[in-house]
Amino acid sequence: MTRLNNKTALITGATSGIGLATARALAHEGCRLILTGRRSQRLIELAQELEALVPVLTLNFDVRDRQRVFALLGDLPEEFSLVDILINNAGNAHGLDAIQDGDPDDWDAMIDINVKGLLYVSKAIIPGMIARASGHVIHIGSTAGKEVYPKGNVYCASKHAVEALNHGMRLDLNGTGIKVSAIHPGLVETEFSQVRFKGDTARAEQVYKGFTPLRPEDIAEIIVFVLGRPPHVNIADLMVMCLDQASSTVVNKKTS
Ligand code: NDP
Ligand code: 8X3
Repeated sequence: MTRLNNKTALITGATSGIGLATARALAHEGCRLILTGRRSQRLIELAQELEALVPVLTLNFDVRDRQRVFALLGDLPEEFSLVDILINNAGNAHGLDAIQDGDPDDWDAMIDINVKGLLYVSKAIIPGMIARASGHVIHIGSTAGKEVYPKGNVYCASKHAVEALNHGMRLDLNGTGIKVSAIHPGLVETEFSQVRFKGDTARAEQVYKGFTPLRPEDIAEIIVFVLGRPPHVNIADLMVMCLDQASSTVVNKKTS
């Protein structure tokens, strides 16, 4: 029996990568799960996998769709209605271009998903936490929210916004009993680069070649640790990179 047993956790972006690994890890901790994402078939398959362990509710929505976010999260089935844990994870980079070459559609996607989507979901969930004087919001930021790298411009800006919102929420929610934390990973091998490079698998694979990147399970393990601290302890801000990464631009890659 762990501290997380019987808690209700909502994970945005549970269909792949860090969100998927976190869903599996929290199921093993005994959390009731609300799993969200746009790819409904993946949600169905994940629910089938995890329902043997814990109750699972899947919600299929785009975090950019403000009305749908509020409609679905404002009308949760009773068994899932008291959300103890919110993992604000859904997000991606779209493109890697110098600012003068950037595609405004990519800019919109990153700001609308990584920043505004996170705000909509938070707005739908936090009032219930305030009413119950307890809860834990974990933001998945990035080293890109600490340090800007060439051609990272708008993605880095969106993750700097997540960093600012993590601080802002912790200030505004101080005294409410709600913990607010951010975990900022460096390079993690997920579908992230597939999305960034719009399905160019060869280019995406190149990102993780020549060194040992983080795995999504590494981040999930840290999330479990952060969530499992005693009630008076809040890990406010945590940055994690693989051994071979020293900064956004310094990675010990073997070229042979
Ligand atoms: P993945 O591409 O593997 O997963 C992204 C998840 O976000 C998917 O489940 C996807 O679900 C969901 N998502 C994306 N857009 C939307 C949307 N519009 N509405 C709802 N859900 C959406 O990447 P990661 O697991 O790597 O990324 C997870 C988080 O981690 C992101 O916030 C990313 O910025 C951050 N991060 C990643 C790092 C890395 O190197 N991989 C490093 C640092 C931070 P679906 O497509 O089904 O909607
Ligand atoms: C993902 C890590 O360095 O690709 O946030 O931006 S990086």
